[in-house]
Amino acid sequence: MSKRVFSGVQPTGNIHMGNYLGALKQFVQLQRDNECVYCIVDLHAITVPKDPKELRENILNVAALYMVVGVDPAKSTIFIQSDVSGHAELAWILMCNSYTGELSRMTQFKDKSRASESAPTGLFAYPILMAADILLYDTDIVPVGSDQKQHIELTRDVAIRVNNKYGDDTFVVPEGRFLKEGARIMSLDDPTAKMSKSAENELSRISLLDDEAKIKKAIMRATTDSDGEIRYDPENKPGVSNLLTIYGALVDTPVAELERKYAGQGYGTLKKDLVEVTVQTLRPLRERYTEIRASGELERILADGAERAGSQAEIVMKRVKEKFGLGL
Ligand code: ATP
Ligand code: LTN
Repeated sequence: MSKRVFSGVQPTGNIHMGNYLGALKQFVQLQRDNECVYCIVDLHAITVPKDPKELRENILNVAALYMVVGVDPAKSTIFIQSDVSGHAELAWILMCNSYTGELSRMTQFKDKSRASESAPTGLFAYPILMAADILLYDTDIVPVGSDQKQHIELTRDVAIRVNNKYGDDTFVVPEGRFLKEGARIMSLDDPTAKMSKSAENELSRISLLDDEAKIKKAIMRATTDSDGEIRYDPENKPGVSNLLTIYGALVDTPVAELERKYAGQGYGTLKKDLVEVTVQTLRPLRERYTEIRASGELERILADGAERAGSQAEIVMKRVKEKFGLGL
């Protein structure tokens, strides 16, 4: 049976291999049999101050990359979060039904705020805005990387809490969907941290639009270890294990098979092959990206998406306001 799928990516920079293998790959798989809504979450991006011109560019950049990897605007709704006012509106209602205690426990907030008194309030409330994004579309399934598990759990908790108080038909309680391989791709320079758009070192990640020279440099310099054996062991050999995970996810091959293929060989061979596979996967994406950005069709697709998402959101907003006794 067709389900409602919702997910979002922040327009904070170029989408990288982690975003692709953890989230976007699922977006494409799911759109065949489900009703999918994919958002560019610009309101989330401003929890940390952003240059307006850069933000606008990054929004179009993410929209184009959605399409480049295979999200089809004829099948899925693609839109910008701030074009549908229900996100911010529902976030307020949910904020009034969440606890400061549970938000204080979010590891992403703890990492990003570093217990600073001047951390923006938006950074603290971020998971509630995410819960609003999801609940606003009666979402059944949320495809994300495993770093979002805690936020999905919070979304479920708040939905169940509101349902208990205002009626079971207030919110659909969603479920996260995480891939077995690719749910957590690590940084190339520090395989104990997750690959991230906002990390300072460019060589810590492979972005989908990177050229051959950058891909080669990042992979060949990736941190490994000194024992020289190609074996999947994330605890003791996080660097090599990460390269095997990326490789396996890119060519849809189980890591165990790659271990057998590379038994007795050096890290150099594995890295060189991974460069080759990555370059081949990304080359057509770069070409398609240039075409889409030049075509001028993005704005029309996003406007159309906002209209479709807006009508859906209106139905849920009306229901929620009625349940709470808000408005006329
Ligand atoms: P930022 O560095 O700006 O916080 P990010 O790289 O974490 O950004 P998001 O826009 O927050 O990217 O995430 C988009 C999607 O990609 C989410 O579903 C998230 O779980 C997934 N994702 C992000 N990083 C990784 C990663 N290293 N491995 C797997 N999935 C990831
Ligand atoms: N918090 C997510 C991005 C995000 C999201 C969402 C993901 C915002 N709203 C709704 C899924 C569903 C992140 O990746 N940092």
